[in-house]
Amino acid sequence: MPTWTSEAADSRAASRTDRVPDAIRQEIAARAAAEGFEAFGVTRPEALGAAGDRFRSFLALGRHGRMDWLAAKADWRAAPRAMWPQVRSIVMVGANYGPAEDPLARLQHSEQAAISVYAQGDDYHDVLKKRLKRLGRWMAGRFDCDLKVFVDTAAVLEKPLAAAAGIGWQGKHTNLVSRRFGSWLFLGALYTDLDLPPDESHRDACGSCRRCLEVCPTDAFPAPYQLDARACLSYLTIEQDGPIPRRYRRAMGNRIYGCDDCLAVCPWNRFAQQASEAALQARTALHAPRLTELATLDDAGFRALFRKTAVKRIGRDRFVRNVAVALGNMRADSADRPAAIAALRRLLDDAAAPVRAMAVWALAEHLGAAGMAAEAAVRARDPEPMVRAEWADALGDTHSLGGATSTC
Ligand code: B12
Ligand code: SF4
Ligand code: SF4
Repeated sequence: MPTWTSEAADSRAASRTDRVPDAIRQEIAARAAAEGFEAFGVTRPEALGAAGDRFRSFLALGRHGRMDWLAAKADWRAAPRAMWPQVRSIVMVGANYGPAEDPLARLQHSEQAAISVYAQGDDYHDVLKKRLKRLGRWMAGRFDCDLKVFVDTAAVLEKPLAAAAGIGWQGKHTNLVSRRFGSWLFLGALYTDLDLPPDESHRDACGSCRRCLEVCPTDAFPAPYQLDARACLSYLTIEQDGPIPRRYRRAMGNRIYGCDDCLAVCPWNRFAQQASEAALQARTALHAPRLTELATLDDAGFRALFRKTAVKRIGRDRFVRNVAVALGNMRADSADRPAAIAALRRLLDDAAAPVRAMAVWALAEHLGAAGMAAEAAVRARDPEPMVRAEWADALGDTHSLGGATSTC
């Protein structure tokens, strides 16, 4: 947790009284803009209001799935002062990562991989953190204050704080929507002991629209403004290990890392602009890679292709597991289908059990039970129960392979 703290915090208060808080705020806003943050707002720790309780209900309902790290510091998330009692103001910033084209277009090309927009450029954690740290260092020097900066990974409820700071509102898909940038804003937070004038919170502008709720391929919204992460493809492809649960595999289509559907359909995107920061724009190699090529990646190849991107965080095995499911979803009339079948046959012998398990399912999508019987002679005795369960399902037989049944 980066911080610039000196022991003499109280003695500095006097040196601040000769400064007008509004002028300080304006200076910080100008500096944030110079660092490339397109959105800026200030709020107070107490402005979280009901969001802390809603967050606790989300946890109580188990909607965080296996993201135990979300529950681990729930008190800190629900109340910023529990994390840092000295915090008086929270500066929220946003960086535009608007795509060059509609992300939904990629879903029509089943032989290509759909990598979510946020992961096609440099890792935003690194890009934003660097800028926020520079802003923090400048603030600490200029205003003699203490502060801490966060991007994504700390125990901070970034979306409700950004809404309280007036940057946008939490849409029915739960993400922050901006009138200027639509769905495409990364968020960062800076806690400080400076006393800054807060902005007004943003009004909800969803109205009667329900597009994001209706487009979700896995029906992950139990109600507007609420997400069950366990059903969200972003969670399933990025956060969850082991096999993808059976009921979500076809719905995954060719989405192999995250999902943008609910973001992409938002009508407020009509005001969105393409990211101006080159680091946040899509790398050519990640825009529409072929699934059959991604299926051949070994660990070194994976690390080279996804160097300095968010994708590298999930590791080669989880990534190729996702690719295997997408290969199973490739359309029957695709010119790449024979290559997909060949790739899946190779993945049946992969060293990672979840990859083998998903390769069995995916190959069965193309060959059917009869086709799988020929493959089974050699491979259906896999040492891993999760893989044997897939073979049993693929062959339409839950008894002949040592009683293994699918738990997904
Ligand atoms: C955990 C997490 C996930 C999880 C859970 C997502 C979620 N919606 O919570 C998973 C892995 C699924 C995920 C997916 C994505 N994520 Co994410 N994720 C986070 C993380 C680390 C924590 C979010 C959190 O606290 N969730 C817990 C829930 C309970 O919080 P919540 O959504 O705010 O819940 C509120 C609502 O339920 C609301 N509520 C409940 N009832 C009601 C009723 C009414 C009337 C109202 C108004 C509100 C309301 O109150 C709750 C508390 O505020 C943040 C970074 C951070 N530290 O904040 C990034 C973050 C939210 N993710 C981000 C992104 C970009 C994504 C994806 C778009 C990535 C992708 N393309 O695949 C998807 C979007 C999926 C979606 N529809 O949300 C960005 C969002 C930026 C933005 N503009 O909002 C963040 C802020 C990271 C960042 N620093 O930029 N993510
Ligand atoms: S990211 Fe995709 S799967 Fe997740 S809630 Fe949005 S549309 Fe549904
Ligand atoms: S798609 Fe509609 S309901 Fe969903 S966030 Fe955008 S405006 Fe709100």
